[in-house]
Amino acid sequence: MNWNSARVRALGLLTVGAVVALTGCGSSSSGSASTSSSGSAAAAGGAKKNITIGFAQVGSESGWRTANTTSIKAALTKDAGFTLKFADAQQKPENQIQAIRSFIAQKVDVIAFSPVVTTGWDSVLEEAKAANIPVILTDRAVDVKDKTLYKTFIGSDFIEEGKRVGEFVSTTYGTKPINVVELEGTTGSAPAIDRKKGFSDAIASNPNIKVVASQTGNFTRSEGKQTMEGLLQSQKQIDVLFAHNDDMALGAIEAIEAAGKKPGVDIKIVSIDGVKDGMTALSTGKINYIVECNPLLGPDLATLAKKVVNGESVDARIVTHDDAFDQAGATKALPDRKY
Ligand code: GZL
Repeated sequence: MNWNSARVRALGLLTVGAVVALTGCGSSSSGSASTSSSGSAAAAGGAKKNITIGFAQVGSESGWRTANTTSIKAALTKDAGFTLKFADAQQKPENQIQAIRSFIAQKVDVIAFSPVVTTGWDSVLEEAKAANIPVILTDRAVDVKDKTLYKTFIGSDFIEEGKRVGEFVSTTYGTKPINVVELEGTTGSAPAIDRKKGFSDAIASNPNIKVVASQTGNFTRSEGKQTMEGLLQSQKQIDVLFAHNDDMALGAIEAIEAAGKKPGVDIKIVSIDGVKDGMTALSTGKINYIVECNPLLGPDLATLAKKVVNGESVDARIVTHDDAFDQAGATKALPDRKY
């Protein structure tokens, strides 16, 4: 069953049918920016000059991130009216700050980024504002004093995602006492902070549920496996694993199987993202429930960048739609999944 979210809050949710040619864009190592350009076609429509956009990506830590980067590069092409300067920060905030400063020095028309963590952005965003370069947040939020330092933030509601997982665990497994372990995302990142909050709020009223351990796996498969190996050693009884993303859940599955236990049976697993490998594990019963987190932000970012560069107003917060899936829902959805 596809657990459609009854709560789709779209504060100006943009639906964009833009289909753009996929162009090869160089992606760089940490911190440095690369410029992509392809084709000689003038910017679509001719009305607007080609927009130079600097994008500082978190890294390439997960299947979700790969899908997100692919969507962004497929949308921000020359034929769509963009010159994309793309930087991969390898999950280091200091590399993102360096990349943003480089974009400012290159006088790009607009800067977009998915901040690795929520804090430490005030001064570099002040520099962008002083250079009169608008900033768009995609995917993850920042915690800054002055909210005018960015024009808009488009991404999922992570608290809602955590809440939906918590509600499922409480309803499905919380009818008797259960021990839960939590694999948290990158420490200090908005998804880790908010998914944890949403989950704990949702289970707070159920006395049967005890979170016996909660440790980071940094959103990667390898660290998820490593952390789960430690938890299997230290915890006498684990009934449910809540992983903040599919990649850590998939790493944990390897650890659980190596310990001679059946994932999805001996230890129930609930996760967030809905990437292909995660949905495949869900359809085979190794994961029990996934709340999707849509990574396909490229087309909406393209529309927002054009609006912002041309001084048009945009909503301060745009919430993207997420579905949720059980085993039957995943089996049904898999053939048509775009990521
Ligand atoms: C969520 C995104 C998270 C994903 C992880 O929008 O920031 O980062 O859940 C990814 O898979 O690493």
